Order: sequence, then structure tokens, then C-alpha cells
Amino acid sequence: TLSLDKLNMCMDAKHHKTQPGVEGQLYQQCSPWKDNACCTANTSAEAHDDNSYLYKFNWNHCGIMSAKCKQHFVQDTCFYECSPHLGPWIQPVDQSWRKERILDVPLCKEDCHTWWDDCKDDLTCKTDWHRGWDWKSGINQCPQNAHCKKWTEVYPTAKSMCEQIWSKSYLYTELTKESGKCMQLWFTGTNPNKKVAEYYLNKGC
Ligand code: FOL
Repeated sequence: TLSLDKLNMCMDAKHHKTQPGVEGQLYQQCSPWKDNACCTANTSAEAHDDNSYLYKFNWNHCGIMSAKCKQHFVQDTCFYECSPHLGPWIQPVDQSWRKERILDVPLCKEDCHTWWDDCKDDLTCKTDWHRGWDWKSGINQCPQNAHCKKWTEVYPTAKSMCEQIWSKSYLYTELTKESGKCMQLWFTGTNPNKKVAEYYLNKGC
């Protein structure tokens, strides 16, 4: 049956379930989504692994990524794979590995800034991590001519990182978690993002 429930849906992408639902247990950082999730338990565990089968994505493409930085990428993976409340920002896309993507999800300022702050001492060679890697080894490596640089040279601001790293999946906002008008990567207990999605759905019609 047709899913018109934008408040509770999963995007048509590589590992997402067709419909959100209860998962008995989700792994570590993905556990906040266990009552209603678009990820399976297996996907949630893989989200925590280097070079996981999810995308064969290599966080350590410019040396070992620091643990404090990596935790934010794990959290982003949980958010991307597990969130059932991204309906307002799901868009069709013509890509080999997914039919739908998220675009301009308004991210809470705190989550963007803590992510950037914790990655400040790391290195990367690319601004857009979705495209242009060298995949010949099976995992992504920096392509010829893309040299490893300081994080802050590649992303001078938290905004530039949050918006560019996954090609506009996120929109940087100055909104705080308490506003109820931005999406949270990090939360405990009840998923606060349902009300945020509701707010944007009602705003748009
Ligand atoms: N997190 C968020 N918030 N949004 C996302 O869209 C997202 N996407 C991924 C992980 N976390 C996310 C998936 N990441 C390739 C690279 C990264 C990736 C998935 C796939 C990849 O294969 N890139 C190829 C081009 C593939 C194509 O577009 O056909 C490359 O050229 O490097």
C-alpha cells in the first residue's frame, strides 16, 4: 500500500527497511532508535565498524580518525540509517546505490558544532565525501591530487562541514535543541525529532 505518512517512513535507500518499526535491540550509539527504526539490528552494529559492509567507507583515509571525531560519524550513520522521521526532507535521486536521499535536514547547532570541534585535529582530503573517491582497493582512498589537509582548512566553519560533507544532507541552523525546530543527532529517551518533522510538515502546507 502507498505510504503517505511523512511523519513515519523510511527512505528508499541502500539499507533502510521498507517501513519503520520496533527493533528489540539496536547496537550502542544506535540504541535510542530501538522503539521505532528504519535500520535493522545488523545495520546498527555495522554502523560502528570501520570499512563496514554498509558502504565500505574508510574513515581513516588520511591516517586513523580520532575516536572523538569518529563517534560523530557513527552517530550520523545511526541517524541516517535509523531515523523514521525524515519524511519532510526525503527527495528522489538518480544514484546507483539509492533511489531517495535526504536534503537540507535542519540540524541543531549544538550537534553541528560538537561534531566539528571534535574533528578539528583530524585530516581529510575531500569536502564532499559522497563523490570522487578512488575505490580501486575496495574501500575509498584519496584520489590523485587530493592531498590530506587539516580539517579546518577543508572545513573552515562548522556550517561548511555539516552542509558539504554529505552533499547537503544537512542544513546548518542557529537553532538549539530546546527550540524543537531542528533535528538532533544525539538524544536519549523519546525521539525528539518526530515533533520537529511535524512542525515542518505543518509549516509547509
Ligand atoms: N549520512 C548522511 N547524513 N547523509 C548521507 O547521505 C549519507 N550517506 C552515506 C553515509 N552517511 C550519510 C553513504 N556514503 C559512496 C560514497 C559515500 C557513501 C555512499 C556511497 C560512493 O560510492 N561514492 C562514489 C560515487 C557513487 C555514485 O554516486 O554513483 C564515489 O565517486 O566516490
